[in-house]
Amino acid sequence: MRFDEAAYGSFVISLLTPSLNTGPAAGDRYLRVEGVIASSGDDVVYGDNAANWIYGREGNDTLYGYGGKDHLIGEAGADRFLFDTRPTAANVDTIEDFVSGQDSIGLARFFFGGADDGAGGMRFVAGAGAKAATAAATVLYDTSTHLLAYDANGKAGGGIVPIAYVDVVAASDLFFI
Ligand SMILES: [Ca+2]
Ligand SMILES: [Ca+2]
Ligand SMILES: [Ca+2]
Repeated sequence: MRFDEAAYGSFVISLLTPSLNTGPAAGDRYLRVEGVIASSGDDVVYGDNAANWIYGREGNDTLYGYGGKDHLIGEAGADRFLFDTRPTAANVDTIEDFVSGQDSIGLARFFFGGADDGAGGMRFVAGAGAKAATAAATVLYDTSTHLLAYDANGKAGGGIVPIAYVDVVAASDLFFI
């Protein structure tokens, strides 16, 4: 399904919740649609619980993959990739074209809030084989595997769930939603 063939402007497309759809998507209901190509405007696109390919096209887009192993492609503009579903190995997404310093990644407090550092930021460790430095929950970015993950129990064994594969990401790219 694509919306990039006319100047539709900015709108909302949801594969999961038809009542959210606006603009040219208003009133539409999507069944077993796996891919969305959004418009040149500032779009908000929600995937469903299957594996989706979601393209933001131009504009400052907000993309939600929801469940499934989604591929999220922001393309031009300052795009936001939002994660507000329970992180599991069955739900790890791939952000294909993340631009650190321009794009950003929002993590839901409900699932990831343990990594709040209490000072307006997020506990975050990046590096090859990144590991939590303390007993507190920490967001990890492994520069070898390019996996962004959440370690709910810090440096104690286990507790790590994957979030997304991203080419590069810095602490300043992350925020809570
Ligand atoms: Ca767009
Ligand atoms: Ca999905
Ligand atoms: Ca751990």
